[in-house]
Formats: sequence, C-alpha cells, structure tokens
Amino acid sequence: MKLYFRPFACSMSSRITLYEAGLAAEIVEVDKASRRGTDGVDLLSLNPLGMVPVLVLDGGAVLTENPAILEHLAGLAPDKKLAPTDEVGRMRLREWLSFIGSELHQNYVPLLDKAAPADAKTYAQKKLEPRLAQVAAHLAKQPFLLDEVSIADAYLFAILNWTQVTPIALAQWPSLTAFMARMLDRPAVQRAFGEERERYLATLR
Ligand SMILES: N[C@@H](CCC(=O)N[C@@H](CS)C(=O)NCC(=O)O)C(=O)O
Repeated sequence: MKLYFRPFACSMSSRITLYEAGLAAEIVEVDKASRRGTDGVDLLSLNPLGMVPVLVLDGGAVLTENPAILEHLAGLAPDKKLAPTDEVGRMRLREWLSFIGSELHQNYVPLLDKAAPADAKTYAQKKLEPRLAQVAAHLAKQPFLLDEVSIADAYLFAILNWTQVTPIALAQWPSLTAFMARMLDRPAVQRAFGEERERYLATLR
C-alpha cells in the first residue's frame, strides 16, 4: 500500500490513521509544483485533479477522497476500533466526515490559498467561524467527536492545524485547543505531526 501526501495537507489524517492502526505502508511525498512523488510517479496519473491524499492498494487499485481513504484504512484494522461498526455509530461517523469535508475543509481553502481574492477570504472566514463554534460546543461536552477516538478526529486535527496560518484565533474556543492538545498526546498523532512538520519546514527552506 502507498499513501501519497503533502506535508500538513489533509493527508496527514491518513498518516495518523496508518499509525493508529499499526498498518504498514510506503508514504510518498508529492512535490507541490511538479505534482510528482518522490517515487517518480506523476500524481496526475493517479488523480486527475492532482490532489492528495491518494492511496494505492496492494492490488493496484487507486483510492482518492480523504473520508473514503480513512474509512478503508480503519476497516483494515477493525481491532483498533477507529470507526464504529454499529449502524448508529457509522451514521454519526459519516455525518462528521461529511461535515468536516464540506463545511470545514473547503472553507479553509480560500484562507490558505495565496491566489484567493480578499473577498473570498472574508467570505470563507465568515462561513467558518460559526461552524467552528458548532464543533467547539460539541467538544465542550465530550473529548472526541464520537464516543471513542476515531478517524473523524484525525481528519479534524489535520484541518484545525491549518488555523494557525489563518486570521482565525483558535484560542477563542478552548474546547478546540484542548482537543488539539488531547490529540497530540497520542503517540500516533505525535509521530505523524512530527514527521510532517519536519517535511513542511523543509519545503519552506
Ligand atoms: N475532496 C478531496 C480534497 C483533497 C484536498 O483538498 N487536497 C488538497 C490538500 S489538503 C490538495 O491536494 N490540494 C492541491 C490542489 O488543489 O491543487 C479529498 O477529500 O480528498
């Protein structure tokens, strides 16, 4: 199995999940400008939009879309219980994955994109703040999005990590900063975060 990633992109949640699940995979960095992996593979040949994450399964099947990759990885290690298997739990998991993907992730994009017009940034920030407040209210009542830590938390962690390079102050929601710290206490998250930070800083040099 191969995971294509860019440092501190949403693909960090797949790396966290690999480590939480104890799964072996080759983790391949993709250069932002050339969209080529360090293995020489052109990302556009795997995903026409050139986005990470991409997971190439051992049989050669190519899986894109972060929530689908996360669910697949969780399913490979059922004993780690990173995704609920009961109907209600699965329903809640998909509710959160969908919320994070469409309501949070996509609204961060203009704030991270240097080419986005100022109006688009203002609009995105206005959309994001009430949505972050909604997650904060939920996490003020419980430590993780579901009853137990799950792939939804890995996805949320990767997305909230972007806040530090936006004008939004995460500290206005103590339950979100506490969530980030709680996640960073987990060895799998610490390892993934540390490795991605090292690569991220290298790309700035
Ligand atoms: N819907 C996609 C979104 C993936 C995505 O936004 N990837 C970003 C990094 S977080 C990316 O590769 N962006 C490069 C680009 O848009 O050209 C998913 O859930 O996997």
